[in-house]
Amino acid sequence: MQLEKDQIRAHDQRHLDRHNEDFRFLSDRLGSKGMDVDRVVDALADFQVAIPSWALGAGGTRFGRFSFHGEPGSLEDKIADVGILHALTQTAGAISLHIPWDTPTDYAAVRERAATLGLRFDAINSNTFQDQPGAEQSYKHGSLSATDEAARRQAIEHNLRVIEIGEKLGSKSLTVWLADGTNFPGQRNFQRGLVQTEDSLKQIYAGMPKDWKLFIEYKPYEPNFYSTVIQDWGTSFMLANACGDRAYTLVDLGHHLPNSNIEQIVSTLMLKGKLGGFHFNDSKYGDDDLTVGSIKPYALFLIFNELVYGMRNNPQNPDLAWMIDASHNVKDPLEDLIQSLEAIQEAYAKALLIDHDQLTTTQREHDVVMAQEMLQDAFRTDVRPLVQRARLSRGGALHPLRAYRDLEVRRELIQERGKHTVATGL
Ligand code: PSV
Ligand code: MN
Repeated sequence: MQLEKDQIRAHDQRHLDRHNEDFRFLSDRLGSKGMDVDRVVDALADFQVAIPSWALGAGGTRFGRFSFHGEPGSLEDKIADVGILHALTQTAGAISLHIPWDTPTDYAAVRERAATLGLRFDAINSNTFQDQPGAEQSYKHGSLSATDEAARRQAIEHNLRVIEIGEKLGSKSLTVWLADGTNFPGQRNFQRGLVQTEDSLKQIYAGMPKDWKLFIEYKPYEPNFYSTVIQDWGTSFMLANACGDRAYTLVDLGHHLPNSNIEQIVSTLMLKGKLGGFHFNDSKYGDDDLTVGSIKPYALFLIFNELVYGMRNNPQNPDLAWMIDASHNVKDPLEDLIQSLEAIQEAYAKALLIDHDQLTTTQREHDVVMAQEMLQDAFRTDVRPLVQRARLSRGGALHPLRAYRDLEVRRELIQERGKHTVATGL
């Protein structure tokens, strides 16, 4: 199934007068404060977030998985789903594959399908956290950190193979998330695990084409519960530095211990030119993989404030690879992703409203109250008309979720794919 521009335009017609009124009101207000509204709208329209191929089916936990109908049963179907998201939101112009879950068979066809829908292939992800059917070595006791040389070799080679696959699709970066770690004190020697990991990452880095980047994700726990080899941003940063200039840290919002100051982590990494990628989700307790902005929208806004500051002031940091990394246990994944994309755009729009020159003055004067007021004033602004205008400028829907329901997308997908298809992924 493919959504046509005309269908979306017809849906927008019903809401256009109201939108114009809302937009005029807000742009007058912001304009009177000296804000360049067009610049904000352009920045929002340019902002594209990759959708991971594993997020289009029902997610689950170790306690089970509740299926929903019309799941994408193939990579082609998944690309079609991202196409639907992009047509509605004009914010999801990229797809991120996980190998081997979504290894293409017909590369030319996959590339062409994506291009027709206006999608490019962003960072590609390796998987050494599961044993694959027929694999000679097991990752039960580690992959890139393994003391068992054959298992480590297999994990390195898998990553090199993933790079080859990515090259055929036009990806320019590899994301490595390592589940390696231990469940019990004494299980393994910390230093040996780290030394092996650094050596493995260096070999992978050496095998990357010269225009590729390596993103190193970190996570404090899960699936291992006593220790993980790359537990925090400091370890990732150290490994990235050891690999070279084109290796970076990747921040996943769910990979922090409760109350971590993620905005400060972002700020430090951008100052050092080492923030490469970003995975969006939200959480209450850990890596909960909930809809972006559903639990801690103010924290998301503060993170965006630092991202915007870094994008303006840290030319040493490359453009970031943005991706949603969430799981959908009880919602239709496409609806959930639409909600996440909306939350991302809103947080970004609010952060764009902050006048950093004025904030710097306030900080120099140690006016703590005014500094807080400035942030909260931006956060309290209803920026939805700006986000809508950005979507409209690219032919997206004013109200993507309403359009998705009114156009009965899921019903059509079920008709096309049947009720009982199952998507690959976690
Ligand atoms: C691990 O929790 C992670 O954040 C990594 O990015 C994986 O690739 C992804 O989630 C798998 O769902
Ligand atoms: Mn992630």
